[in-house]
Amino acid sequence: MINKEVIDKAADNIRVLSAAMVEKAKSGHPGGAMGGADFINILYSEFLNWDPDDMEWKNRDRFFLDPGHMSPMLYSILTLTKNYSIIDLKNFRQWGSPTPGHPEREVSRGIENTSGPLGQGHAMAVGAAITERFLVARFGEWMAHKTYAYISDGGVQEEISQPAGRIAGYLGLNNFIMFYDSNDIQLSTETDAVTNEDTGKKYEAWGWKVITINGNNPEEIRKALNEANEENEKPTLIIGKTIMGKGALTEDSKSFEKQTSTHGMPLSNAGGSFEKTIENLGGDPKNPFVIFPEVEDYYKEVLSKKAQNAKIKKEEEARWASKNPVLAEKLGSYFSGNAPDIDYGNIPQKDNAATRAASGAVLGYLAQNVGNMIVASADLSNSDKTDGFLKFTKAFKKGDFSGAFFQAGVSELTMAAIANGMALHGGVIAACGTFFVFSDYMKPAVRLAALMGLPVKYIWTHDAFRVGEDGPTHQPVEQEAQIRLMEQLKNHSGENSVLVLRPADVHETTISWKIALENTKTPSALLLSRQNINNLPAKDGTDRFRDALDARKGAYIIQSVNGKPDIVLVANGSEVATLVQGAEKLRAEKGLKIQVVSAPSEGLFRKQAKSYQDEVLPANTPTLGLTAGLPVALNGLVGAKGKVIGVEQFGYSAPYKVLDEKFGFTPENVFNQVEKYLDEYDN
Ligand SMILES: Cc1ncc(C[n+]2csc(CCOP(=O)(O)OP(=O)(O)O)c2C)c(N)n1
Repeated sequence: MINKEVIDKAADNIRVLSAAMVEKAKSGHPGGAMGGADFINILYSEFLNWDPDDMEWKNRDRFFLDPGHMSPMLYSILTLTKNYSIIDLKNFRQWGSPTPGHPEREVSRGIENTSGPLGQGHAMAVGAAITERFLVARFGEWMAHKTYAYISDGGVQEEISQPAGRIAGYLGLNNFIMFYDSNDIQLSTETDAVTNEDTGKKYEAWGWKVITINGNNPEEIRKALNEANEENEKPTLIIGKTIMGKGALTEDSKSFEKQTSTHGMPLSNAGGSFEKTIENLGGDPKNPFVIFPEVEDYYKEVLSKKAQNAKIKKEEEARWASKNPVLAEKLGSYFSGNAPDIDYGNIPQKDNAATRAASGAVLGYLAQNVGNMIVASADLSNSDKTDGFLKFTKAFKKGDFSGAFFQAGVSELTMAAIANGMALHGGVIAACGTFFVFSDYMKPAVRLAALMGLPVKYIWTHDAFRVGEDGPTHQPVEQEAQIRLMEQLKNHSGENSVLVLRPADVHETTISWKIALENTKTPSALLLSRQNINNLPAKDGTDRFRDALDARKGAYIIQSVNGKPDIVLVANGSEVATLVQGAEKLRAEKGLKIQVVSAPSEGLFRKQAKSYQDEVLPANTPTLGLTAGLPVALNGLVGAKGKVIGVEQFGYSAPYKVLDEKFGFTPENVFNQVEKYLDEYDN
C-alpha cells in the first residue's frame, strides 16, 4: 500500500524546488509546474518504466513534455530520480548549466525532447508512439512500451494539435497516453478569454478515450493512468483539472493560487510570497533546495523497483534474442543509428529524368533494402514521388504497422514533428516529403530537428518556379536561401545544423541520397525538380555516376579546362544543365575556356580543404552563378567580384518553358549574360 502522506510530500517537494529554482534564477515559470506536480509525481513513481542504470534503454517508456516552460517540474522530478543534482537546480537558466530555461534533449538525464515551441512536444510523442508500434510489428510484443505526453492549454490551442490528435486517433495508438494540464490559465489571460471549446469532445471525435479528473488528486490520477494503460483500442487523453500555483500564498497567508501572474515570473514578483509559500509546502524558505528525507527514501525505493522491472524486461529480451539471433542482430543494427549499407551503384536510374523521379527510384530501392525506414508524405506521395517507396510497402493503419509508409494527410508541420519523434524514439530512419514551397509550413519542426541534431530526411520537390501553371503560390523562390541559412547555423556540436542538397541530375540524386543517409548527425534536405533534366556529361564520357560521387564534397567540377579558366560557371539543381548548354555555345562561338561547377551543398563545400575550394572556385577568376531562387543562395560561392543571375520576384502562372524564357533560364541568356559580365569585369 502506497503511503499517501509521502506521495503528497513528494508532490510538495516538486513544488518547493520548482518555485525555488525560478526564484533564485529570477526568471522562469513556477505556476504551471506547481499545478502539474501531483501528476508528474504519480507518473514517475508508479507508472513510467525506465532503467535508472541505463537511461538509454531502448524499451523504456517515453515521456514527452510539450510545455517546455514547465521545465522546473521536469528538472525537479528528475532530481528526485537522481538525474539532476540540487546544484543543477540552483543553476537553473545559467550559462553552462544542464538546466536551461526550456529543456534540451538529453536522454542520459531523462529528457527525451527539446521543448518550448508549444504543440511540438506532444506531436513528437505521436511519432515515438508510431515508431514503437512499427518496431513491435517487426520484433514482437515483448518490446512494447508506453509513450506519455504532457500537454497544456497552449499546446491544445496550437494548430499542430489538430492533426496530432487526428492521427493518433485514426491510427488507434492505444500505447499513447496524454495528460492535459488544464488549469484554465495561460500566459496573458485566463483561457476563457480565448476559447470555450469542449476539448474532451474534440478528442473523442478524433477517436480518443477521454477521462476527466481532478489533476491534483493522486487517487484520481492513479485510477486514470491505470485505465489508460489497460485501453487497447484508442489513445487516451486524461484531462486533469489542476490548480495553477498550487499551494502559493500571499504575505498575509491568503491563497495565491490560480493567478495568471504566476505563469511566467518568480512568485515574489508575481505578487505572492515566496517564503510563505515554501513554508506552506513544508519547506524551509531559508534553505528551500532540499529533498525531504522521507521523499528521498521513497524515491530510493522507487528507483530500485524500476531497476528490478527493467532487469526482468531485459531478461525477457535476452531470451528472445537467444531464440531469434538474426532478428536480434537486425534490431541492434536498427538502434545503432548507423547508415544502412547500400550499394548505391546498383540503383537503376532513367537518364534525363526529373530529380524527383530519380529520388522515387532511390526510395523504391530503399523500401526493399532498408528494413527500418519510414517514409511519410503530406498527401502528395504521387507528386513528391515518395510513392516510389510506397509501391513496395503499405501505409500504417489502425492495428497494422507492418507497412512502412505514413500517410500524414495535409499537415506538413505535424508530419515534420512526428518525423522528429520517430528519430527521437530511435530504431528507425524517418523521411518525409512535400512540395518545397510548403517547407515553410514545416519550418518550426525543421528548426527543432536542427537544434536536436536529428537525422530526419526532407524530400522537397517542385523546387523552383518550374512548377509552371500552378503559379506563384506554388513556386518557391526564397525557400532555398531560407533553408541554406540553416546550413550556416551551427548546432551545439559545432556542425552545420542542416545539410541541404540540390542535385543536378539523376545520378547526383542517387549520390545525394547516399550523402543524406550517411549524415546520421543532422537533418538533411533534398531539393528536387519537377521537370526532367538532361544528365550532365560524364568527365571522360564514360561514367557519370562515378563523377557524381564528388557531390560528397559539396561542389565539384563538371567540366574543366587546361590552365586558368576565362570564367567559372556555378549552379546547383537543374540550372547546372542550363550552364552546360550555355557553355557549349560560348566555347563554340567565343572560344572561351569555361569551368562548370555543380554545387549541391555549399555547407559541405566549405568543409573541404582550402586548396580544393580554390581549385573548384579559383580566386581572381570571373565567376557567374545561375539560380532559380533568390540570388543570395549563390552569393557566397561566386565571391566579391562574381555575379549571380537569379529570381528576384514571386513567380507567375505559365507553362514552365515560357517561364524559363521570360526569366532568362536558357542557354542563350547564359551566353548573353556571360558576355555582359565579362565586359563589366574587365572594365
Ligand atoms: C509556439 C509558441 N507560442 C508562444 C509561446 C509563448 N508561451 C509560452 S507558455 C504560453 C501560454 C501557455 O500557457 P499554458 O500552456 O496554459 O501554460 P501554463 O500557463 O498553465 O503554465 C505562451 C503563449 C510558446 N512557448 N510557443
